[in-house]
Amino acid sequence: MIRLLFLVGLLLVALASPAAAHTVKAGADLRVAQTIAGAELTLVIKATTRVPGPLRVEVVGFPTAPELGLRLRSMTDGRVVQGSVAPGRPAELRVEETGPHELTVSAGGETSVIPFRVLVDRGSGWEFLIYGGLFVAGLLLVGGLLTGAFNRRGRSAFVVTAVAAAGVAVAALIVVMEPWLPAGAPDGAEPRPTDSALGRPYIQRVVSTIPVRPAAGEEFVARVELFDGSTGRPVDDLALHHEAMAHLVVTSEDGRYFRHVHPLRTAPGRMEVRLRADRPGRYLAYVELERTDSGGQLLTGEFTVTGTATSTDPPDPAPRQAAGTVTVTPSVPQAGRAATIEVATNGTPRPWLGMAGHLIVRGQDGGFLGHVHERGTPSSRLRFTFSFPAPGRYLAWAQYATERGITTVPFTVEVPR
Ligand SMILES: [Cu+2]
Repeated sequence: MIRLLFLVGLLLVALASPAAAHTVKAGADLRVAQTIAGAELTLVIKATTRVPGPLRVEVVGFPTAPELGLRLRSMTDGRVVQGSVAPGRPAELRVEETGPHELTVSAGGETSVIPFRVLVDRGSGWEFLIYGGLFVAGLLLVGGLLTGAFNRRGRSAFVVTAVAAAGVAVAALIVVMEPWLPAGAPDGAEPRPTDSALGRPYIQRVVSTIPVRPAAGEEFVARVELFDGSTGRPVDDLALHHEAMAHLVVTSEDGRYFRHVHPLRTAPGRMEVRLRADRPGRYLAYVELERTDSGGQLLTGEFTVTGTATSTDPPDPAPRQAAGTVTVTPSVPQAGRAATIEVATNGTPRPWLGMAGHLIVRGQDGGFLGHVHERGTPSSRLRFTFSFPAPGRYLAWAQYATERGITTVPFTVEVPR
């Protein structure tokens, strides 16, 4: 009997489909980084436990965030509720049903529309077997006791009790194995695509600026338009990746200018962010994002800034090496071998984009961009493991957040032949 139960258990595990990695779990908060009104912030859409009910929205600023206007729209029936949120002052928006919604966030004349789903856990479904097993066991135990009382030879009582024990065993087995059993989709979940084995095509992108040739010192819009590589239609099924719809890294060719920002979704398949560059020249843009059912992608683009320099930055990029702050081990890293990079922090880091620290590394000519994370607990030293792919000169930026905001530590690394 025990063997049979184990076989049943193994079969259940084997049949369990692997959990979809990027599906937002019911009961989990949704965290979305946005660069809006000159502020870097994370919007937190708290998990809902019941519908109809309140949907709590919070905002965390790095270091501060403006008040954000909120507009929540149900894509099922078009119902709209409005509110506002500021750091330390959460919003509670009433939701009437599970399923697709859009949260429109506005500040400083900028607007971002964040699509998401309200999910409510409807239980695993395995509870039926657990309680069913216990119910049958209870029933049969009573039957067994009665049979035993009236039947001297006790044989049928033994059989009845054995079946009862089996019921308890099934219930117990499922209680123990429940974490590995396939869970029922929560209420409001996206229907699973039938062709998911094939995946969706990669994204094609167009990186542009408005105006086309921004002037040094003037604000401009960097725009990333995303198209399906197969149909050419706008891609509007981005999965949240490291707490953002898209991460945009913009650097000047010489690496003195560096921005890591989180563009706003201004239309389906269109991401925009306001930037300002202080010197003319060629700028390189990198977009990290992930398409649902397609995987992570790094898209690149470039644009040119005109006019005259407005910055008083040192003309030589050499002083960017922050002495004593960054330690590379071995001190002369070898191509293709893991190196350890330690960064001393100024202040206690707090999680930003789900990590204690970020390290972004660009090849001198811009042909390579790497991004790794510090995964440990935030402390006064961040430690990264990075493998430089080939000999050459690399421009690197370590980033972490403290109470004072986001600190970027630029440095360079030479990898000899
Ligand atoms: Cu980012």
